[in-house]
Amino acid sequence: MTGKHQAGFVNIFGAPNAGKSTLLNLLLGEQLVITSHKVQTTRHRILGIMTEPGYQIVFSDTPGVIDIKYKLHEKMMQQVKSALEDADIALLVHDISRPIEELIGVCNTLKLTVPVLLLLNKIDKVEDQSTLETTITDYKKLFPNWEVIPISAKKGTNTELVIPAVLKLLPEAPAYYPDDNISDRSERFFVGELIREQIYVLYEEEIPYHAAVLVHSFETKPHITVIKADIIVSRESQKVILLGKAGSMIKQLGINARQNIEKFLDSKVHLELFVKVRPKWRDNDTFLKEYGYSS
Ligand SMILES: Nc1nc2c(ncn2[C@@H]2O[C@H](COP(=O)(O)OP(=O)(O)OP(=O)(O)O)[C@@H](O)[C@H]2O)c(=O)[nH]1
Ligand SMILES: [Mg+2]
Repeated sequence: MTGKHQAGFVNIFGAPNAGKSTLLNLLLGEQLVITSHKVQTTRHRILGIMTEPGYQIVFSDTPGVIDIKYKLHEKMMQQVKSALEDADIALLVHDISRPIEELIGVCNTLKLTVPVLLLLNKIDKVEDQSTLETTITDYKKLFPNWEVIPISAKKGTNTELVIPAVLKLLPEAPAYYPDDNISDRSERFFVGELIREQIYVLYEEEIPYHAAVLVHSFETKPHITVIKADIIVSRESQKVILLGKAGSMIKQLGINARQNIEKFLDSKVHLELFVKVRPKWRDNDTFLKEYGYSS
């Protein structure tokens, strides 16, 4: 290959629900990571790799920056910390409809030392154009050293500006990953995530925050993939809610998740779900490790 080649780690940070995972999917042009209208959807650092002629951008989606209340949160923030350590560029995503103080809080926690692109997301939520423009100016004044791009990750507004802005800052380096790699995570991992996503979609209140998914069997047969997974919750009462009347809710969850897994794997899927109660799993190192939350 001739000419310069650029490559680097472009790590996405921000408050919970800012739209980090939505943005990553949009940039990759693929539903790779799960998203939801509830906070704290992403629990792991997940790579999304974009390889094009002349450059490779290794994006990292990360959990939203939160205060630690459980060991699970501690593990989530360790994932953010690891992304802080190897970032070449930070994509800082902020929901423009949220107070500016939220972003300041995130910045105080992260203490970013690498070049930052500040993406003011969800501009579609601000109806009044002049209010939007004044708000953007306020952010630019507060962060004069950062490039500020107002976007809507949901509608795709201005998102075509993100990659050129990244390329202005991306170091010259050879590719880190083979060009057919899209992520560092296994199919099994993403299958677990697609099941977890439906828990965020279907259940209210605290259920998603008490739930973990463990894919314990993943068998590729000639015309079908057979998947067995446990959904772990903290309390018997949560198991009852998860199952629903005569098992109606878990049945729906299974149907929804299977459809998404079939699309993802491009294969017919047989999915079996089992609900298990593990009291205080979010504070238990052994369980956290078993469910994939080790650091
Ligand atoms: N209106 C609007 N909604 C958006 C936009 N971007 C994301 N959302 C919505 O915001 C919610 C949160 O999006 P996510 O991508 O899951 O947010 P996140 O930052 O990854 O959240 P965590 O993983 O919990 O930290 C979802 O309901 C998205 O559809 C946007 O530009 N406009
Ligand atoms: Mg996310």
